[in-house]
Order: sequence, then structure tokens, then C-alpha cells
Amino acid sequence: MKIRMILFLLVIVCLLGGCAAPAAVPPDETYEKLIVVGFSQVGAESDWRNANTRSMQQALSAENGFRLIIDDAQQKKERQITAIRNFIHQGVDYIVLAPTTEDGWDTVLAEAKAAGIPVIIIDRMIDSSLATGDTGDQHFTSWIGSDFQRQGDAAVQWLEKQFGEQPLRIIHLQGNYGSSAQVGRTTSLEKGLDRNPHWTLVARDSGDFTQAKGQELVEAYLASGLDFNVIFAENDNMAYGAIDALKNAGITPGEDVIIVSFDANRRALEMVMNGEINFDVECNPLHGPRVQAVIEQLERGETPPRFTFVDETSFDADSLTQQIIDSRGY
Ligand code: GYE
Repeated sequence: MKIRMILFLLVIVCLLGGCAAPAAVPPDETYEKLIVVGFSQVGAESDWRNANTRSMQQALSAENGFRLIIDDAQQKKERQITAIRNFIHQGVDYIVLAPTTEDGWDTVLAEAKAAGIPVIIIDRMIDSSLATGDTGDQHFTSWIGSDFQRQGDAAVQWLEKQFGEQPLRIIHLQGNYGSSAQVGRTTSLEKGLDRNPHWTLVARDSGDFTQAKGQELVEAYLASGLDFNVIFAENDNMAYGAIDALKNAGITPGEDVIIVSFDANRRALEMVMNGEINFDVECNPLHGPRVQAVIEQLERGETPPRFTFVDETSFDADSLTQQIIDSRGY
């Protein structure tokens, strides 16, 4: 009787919810709640790129509510197209694309659109007809990056201001052909060459934004006996390679040959400080928090800005301070 009474009481208590078994929590419940972002990254060709990848990893972290899947395309557009198709098949919530070149995105971005996955473009731009034309809205939700021609103009104007009518013999190390960063920076130099008949373009080639190719190209120019007094390198890593080539040949960078570069990574700023780089145009890679903000806006049902141009500056030995170098986030 006693036992029956106890059992009876137990049943009552249980019915009142007191000893209900804890609801089974699927082990991956928190995981399920994360916003899944597929990020097709250009590659790992430069310090800028690596800083950009780190910024994305830090902002789109699990603590911030994201699961980030990164695909490194090794600077190949075909790989990016495959990566985007994989993201669509996996049913990610958002796709972030840092496009290698500007052209060739219409089909795959239309596929993402058909699958209802918002696409955010960072860094370089896609073909301008998709960006601004009538169909532009259909291909991506938001773009965040730099005004590359403005960057190029800053470099050209510095050369004009610094050297006036002096004859310049320029070696031009270009980035990947067809990338907005190359197209914008090259366009500015072209205009500078047109405006300044006393400037000569001595050699021009693509160093693919890498240090190794920058060095290789300048070694080859030196070996062929080219006469030059300016290197216009479309990013810091190619400038580092060029500087190594000059030093190995007993030429003093910053004095015998003027070095103009882009990105303004911390290491490059140190080289501006010690006189090896004469002018460096900032290109900010820290897009992670900006992408996070755009996704959070979309999650709240708001409309993020369609274009976000990042504010940037430039440095020579006169404008640079140790404090700026110390506070550099990349
Ligand atoms: O300048 C270069 C990188 O697209 C802004 O790509 C980017 C460029 C950057 O490899 O270092």
C-alpha cells in the first residue's frame, strides 16, 4: 500500500511537470541556428588577401552566430564558379564573393538568385553592366570595397607633385589582368602617362600581385639592362619582390629608384618609414565586420546600402607617424 501510494504521488508530481525528462536537445542545435555563409575567396596571393581572410574569419565566427565556409580559389575564376555552385547545392544562407576578375559572373550569380541566396560582393567589382545596369539588382545584394581608380590617381598625383617636369622612366608591375584593382590602378597610370609627356613607360607586365613574380620581373628587367628610375607596383607584395631584386643588384630602393605601391600593409609602412618605399596608397582589407553588418541588416529585414566604398588615405615619409604604424590592423 505504501509503495502504491508513493508511485501514485510520483505520477502526480510528474504530471505536474516536476520530473519531466529534459527535452532531448539535439547535439547540433546551436550549430543549426548559425547563419551559414559560403565565402569564395580569390586566393592567398598577398598580405592584403590574408588580412582580408582573417578579418572575415574573425567577424563571421561562431560566437557572432555564423558558420563560415571558405573556399580558396587560388586566383582561378573557374574554381570560384564551382565553389559558388557548391554553396548553392549546400543551401547556404548567404554567399560572399571576392571576384578574381570582373567578367564572367552572370550565369552563376543568376543561379544563386534563382536559389534565393543573397550574394554580397567584396573587394573587387564584377562587370559594371551587372553592377549598375538595368539587371544589376538581380545579381547581387550589396558590394563593399575600394575605389581603385581613386587610389591610382593618388599615386599619379604624388609623382606629379614630387617630380614636376623631371623625366621619369617607369616600370609598371601590374596585378591580375581583368581584376578591378589592376584595371583601376592601371587606368590612372595611363592617364598620368598621357598628361606627362616627360614620363616614359619603360616596361609593363603582370606580377599577379605576388612577391615572387614582382622579384622575377625586376630581376629580368635588370638583367636586360633597362634604364628606369620609378617602379609603380600595383601592390605591396610585388613592391617587396622588386625591392629585393634592386638590393641584390646593389641599387638603393627609395633613392636610386622611386617606389610607389598600394595596400599600405604594416610591413610596407615600416618600409615607408625607413625610406625604401616612397609612397604607399592605402587599401583597406578589413571587410569582415562590414559584411557582418550587411548580413545582420538583411536578417532584420532591412535593406543594406548597395555600394559601400571604404574611406582610404595614402602615406609618404612626411605624412606617416610611428603611431599610425603601431595602430595598423593589417
Ligand atoms: O591590392 C592585392 C591583392 O583586390 C584590393 O588584391 C585587392 C588586391 C590587393 O592581392 O594585394
